[in-house]
Amino acid sequence: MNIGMTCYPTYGGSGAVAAELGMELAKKGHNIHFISYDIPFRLNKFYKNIFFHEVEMLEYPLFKYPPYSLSLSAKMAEVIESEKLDILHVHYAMPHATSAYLAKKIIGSSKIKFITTLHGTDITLVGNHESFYRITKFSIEESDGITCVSNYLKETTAKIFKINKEMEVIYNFVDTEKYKRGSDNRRNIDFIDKDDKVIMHISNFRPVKRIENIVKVFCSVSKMVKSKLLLIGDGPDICKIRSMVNELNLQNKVLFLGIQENIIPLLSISDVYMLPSKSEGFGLSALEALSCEVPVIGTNTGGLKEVIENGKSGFIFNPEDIDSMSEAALRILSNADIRVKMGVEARKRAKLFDSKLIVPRYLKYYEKILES
Ligand code: GMT
Repeated sequence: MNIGMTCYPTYGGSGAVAAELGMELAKKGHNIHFISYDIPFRLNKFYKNIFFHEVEMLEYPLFKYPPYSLSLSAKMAEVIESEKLDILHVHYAMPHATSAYLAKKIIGSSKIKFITTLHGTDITLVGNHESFYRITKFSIEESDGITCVSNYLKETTAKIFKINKEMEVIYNFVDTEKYKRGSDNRRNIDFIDKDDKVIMHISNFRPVKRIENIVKVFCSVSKMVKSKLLLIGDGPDICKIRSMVNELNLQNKVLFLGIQENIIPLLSISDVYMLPSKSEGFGLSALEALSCEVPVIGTNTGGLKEVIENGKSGFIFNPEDIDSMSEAALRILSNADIRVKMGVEARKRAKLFDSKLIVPRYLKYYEKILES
């Protein structure tokens, strides 16, 4: 198939899923045409069968805000025709589903079908904002196919947007052959001592991630166990978190590593992964941690409860329950047997979401939509 793929190219779960899906489908011989304003962050080298079509922004003094959604539609229409796309798959509803709808109208409705994958904040934060609600609902309903990354997200979408169309749940996935625990190579990070326990978190530092609660948990845990906190990524909350770390006098125990492309060596030295988000569509980074045998402390408010088995591969709590999270972290960090046992369970759990199982579901779904 010739498949068009649109996503945000920046550090984030939906871009990661789109890039990984593109790579897996390209390996199977499909031609994947990414259409976005930049190359997605996980596609940083040459891959056979993967092509990139840059959305060029038109600058004009009249435009205070250059119209990206329209430039994207125009590019989609051009690529659908020039590359003879069979299907267009867009990730994150806004504005990608709207741009795809318009591209379809431009070239003639019978010539292309498009699928929208809903990821999380496109439903729970951005899409349901008063000003965006109707256009998001319209664009989801006009999609030829809709997939959600968890049952939680499917139910939430149906409830918020009153969608009567069928929606398919296709979970996030991980290549467990690639995401596996390597040797403990902590000599590469001077900051971490041989006998330190390591708590890790990766994200785009948005308020929904509740990173301040990770720092609060770490503050209490580090009084009891010799440990370090690794914070990876960047985003709007980073200054607030840095100030908090300074105020709590934790500068010598918390390391801000910024955006990192290869997180496997870092997961390989971690003992606990924390993702105490207010809500996650799924929680891809938690799955990648599980795959590297790292137990996860997450929350029971969104899709994470479909990823982590409470008490087995990790623990889930209310996002504000600092005491229970601290207790759980201490339990794992202070007992090597528990840590190893939970790591084994974590790896087993991740294997249920292996790319070999999940990627064929996308292909089957493409075929179903093309036949409908
Ligand atoms: O808002 C974000 O944190 C990033 C967001 C995205 O769309 O890039 O991530 C979402 O998509 C991931 C891939 O499907 C999910 O695993 C994440 O749970 C989801 N994030 C949220 O819902 C907060």
